[in-house]
Amino acid sequence: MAEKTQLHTTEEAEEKVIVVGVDINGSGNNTEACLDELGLLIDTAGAKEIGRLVQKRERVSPGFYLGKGKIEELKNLVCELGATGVVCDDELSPAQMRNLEEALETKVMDRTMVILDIFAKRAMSSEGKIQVELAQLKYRLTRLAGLGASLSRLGGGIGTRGPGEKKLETDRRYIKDRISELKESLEEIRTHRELLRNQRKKKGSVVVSLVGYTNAGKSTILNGITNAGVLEEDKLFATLDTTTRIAQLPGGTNIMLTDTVGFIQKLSHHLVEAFKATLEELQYADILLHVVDASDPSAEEHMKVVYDTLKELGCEGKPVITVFNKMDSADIMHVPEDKNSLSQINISAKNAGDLNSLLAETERILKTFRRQTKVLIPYSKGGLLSGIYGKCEILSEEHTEDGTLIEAYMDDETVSRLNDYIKE
Ligand SMILES: Nc1nc2c(ncn2[C@@H]2O[C@H](COP(=O)(O)OP(=O)(O)OP(=O)(O)O)[C@@H](O)[C@H]2O)c(=O)[nH]1
Ligand SMILES: [Mg+2]
Repeated sequence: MAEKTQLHTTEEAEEKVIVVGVDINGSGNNTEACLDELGLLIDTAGAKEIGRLVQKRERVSPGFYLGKGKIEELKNLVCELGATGVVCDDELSPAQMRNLEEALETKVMDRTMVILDIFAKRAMSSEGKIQVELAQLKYRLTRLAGLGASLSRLGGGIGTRGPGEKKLETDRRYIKDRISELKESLEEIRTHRELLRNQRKKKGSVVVSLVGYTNAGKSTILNGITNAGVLEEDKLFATLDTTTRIAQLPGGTNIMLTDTVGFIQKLSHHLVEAFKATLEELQYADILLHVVDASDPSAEEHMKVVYDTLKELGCEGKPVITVFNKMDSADIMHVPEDKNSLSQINISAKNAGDLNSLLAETERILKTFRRQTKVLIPYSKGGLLSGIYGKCEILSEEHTEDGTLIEAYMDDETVSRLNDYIKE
């Protein structure tokens, strides 16, 4: 009888981790909220939080992240609870990671590694996958030196999976070559995006971008307005890929409405850098709709994180409408005021009437950027009309002997493009 083939299960044992944070200057509540959030991230990455340890300190220890005594305590806790690793709430330097791993003799991870792991799972488009793999390999390259034992060993879990469940490489030479390859692909994507942007500009489309903290309801708003069918989920980072759909404002103007990846606290510079190709699009938006989950007790901190990230992306000063969402929730204590925005509106993304009000408010604000202008477009230049219909709110239109006489609210760019045809 033939020998039975032994089946090797590819399923990895569940990682059980201890969450570790440093509470700087006793900022208390926010540290707890950050750790709760890290717990959710860990859960999303498929691991389990089995314990928590917080150290109050004036600053993070540059060599070890924690103080000596706390490290001892953590080591005992790892043994006692049978943890397979620890996750620190801040991005660890390569030295901190190496030192902690040596001291604790267990796998050491950080917030960035967990987020990268989730991104790798969620990336669907080839662009998303390239961006994630590049960020993962860059992160990994700096941490291969010296021990980095848990990262370089063949074991699985957080930090070892690339996009599409493929295993991340550990060979330095290979990683370097792959990084150059990915960078080239990203450059091609950038060029392609620029091309699309120029086409949009020619057509004169208005671009409205949904931005905000992860889980605020951006995709729900896009779906409610345009039936885009984007995944909306009560999970962090449900969306990774950018989706753009055409929507119509009440006055008839078409806009391009864009949904993209959400922001989060302590989003490392690496990650923002990695997603620049996608997030760069925000720089070209005419207006940002900043979606805030009003039912979250940390709403104000989240708003600050969003503005800081926008600044890092070069979007400081972009016109913003703040959209306080989930107003149907029973948990709302108070709605903060946003001094950074041109206007704020309270909605529930689940209510069609509210979404119409949001569109009307967007239209009202866009109108303030515009001038009422009258142009006479000769019939021989009929092509110019599509740029007006697509982008401007038409007030009147008349077919005269000399051409089409149109009065509309136009933005500066359209006005200068039609400069030769302006009547008054
Ligand atoms: N009660 C209530 N829930 C909402 C509302 N809007 C969105 N949600 C829920 O909030 C969760 C997150 O919504 P998403 O639209 O996926 O959030 P997002 O901002 O796209 O999140 P990321 O893609 O992770 O950045 C989902 O479970 C939605 O059903 C709302 O107005 N009221
Ligand atoms: Mg989303």
